[in-house]
Amino acid sequence: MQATAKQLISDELRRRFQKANNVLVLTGAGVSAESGVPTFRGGGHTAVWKGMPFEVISSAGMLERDLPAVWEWFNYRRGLLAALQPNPAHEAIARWQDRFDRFTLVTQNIDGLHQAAGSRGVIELHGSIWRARCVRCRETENVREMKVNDGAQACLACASPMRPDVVLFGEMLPLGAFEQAAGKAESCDLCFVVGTSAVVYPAAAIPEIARAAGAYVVEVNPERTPLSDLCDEVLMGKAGEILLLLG
Ligand code: BJW
Ligand code: ZN
Repeated sequence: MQATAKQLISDELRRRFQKANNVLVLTGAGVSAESGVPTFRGGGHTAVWKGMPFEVISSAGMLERDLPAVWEWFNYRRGLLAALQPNPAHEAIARWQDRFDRFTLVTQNIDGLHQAAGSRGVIELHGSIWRARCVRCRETENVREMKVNDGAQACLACASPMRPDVVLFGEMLPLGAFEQAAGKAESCDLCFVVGTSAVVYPAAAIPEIARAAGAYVVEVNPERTPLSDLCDEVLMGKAGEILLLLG
């Protein structure tokens, strides 16, 4: 383990990690891979549900055409996620929160595993699988206790249908979430990009904003991404192993 740590983590990154006082971490599905959560694109497979690629079933168009099918897909995934636990990458990121003067965690994940590991104030760019939202009045409801076979429920406030409170393709991000994350990216001095293929926008713009504002940007991923060339360092490997090497 020591030899790996020496090879992977440069003296420059160690120095910056020791001295940083404003750190931002952007995570994607890869940070949860070691917990058993399937990624969307990693590993050369595209997630398919009943013959539909996830870009189709997780889309604004499908929600309009077939809300029950969308619920079925998210209920199925909620059932899978309920049994899963945070992994050492989530735990390392949760520890970092208390280590730096200022710390921001921005995630594209909807699985809630960062919060389960103890992270606070997480900016969830793509919502949460554990909430439902009214299609009309936007009232939200916790669905953690909902049985996985239950279908769409009616809003308690206005009786309109509820939908999963996640950001589907072609939908806007939650009001202010990107702006808040972008503001933090502009002022951070060290930015980690962990386990994302960095192809979905506007999330993938966060490290670009950090880099343009002068931050040192470090990618953690077993594969290269469209962002790799922009990064100051690319640490190739699994998040659960690499983040531990930093502390
Ligand atoms: C490991 C690992 C280990 C494995 N350790 N790493 C410009 C051009 C064309 C289109 C667009 C554009 N700008 C915006 C768009 C549209 C679209 C978009 O970006 N499309 C691109 C694909 C081209 N964006 C949107 O629609 C967004 N909304 C928007 O832009 O609103 C404005 C607007 C509205 C209307 C019209 C136009 C504009 C919303 C995007 C919402 C994304 N939603 C999803 C689904 C959520 C619900 C669900 O779960 O079903 O979010 S898509 C899916 O991708 C999910 C993820 O959060 C997101 C990102 O994926 P992520 O996290 O990067 O995962 P993977 O699987 O891609 O990658 C995993 C990585 O981990 C890999 O690199 C592995 O190597 C790595 N890995 N094991 C570390 N152990
Ligand atoms: Zn309502």
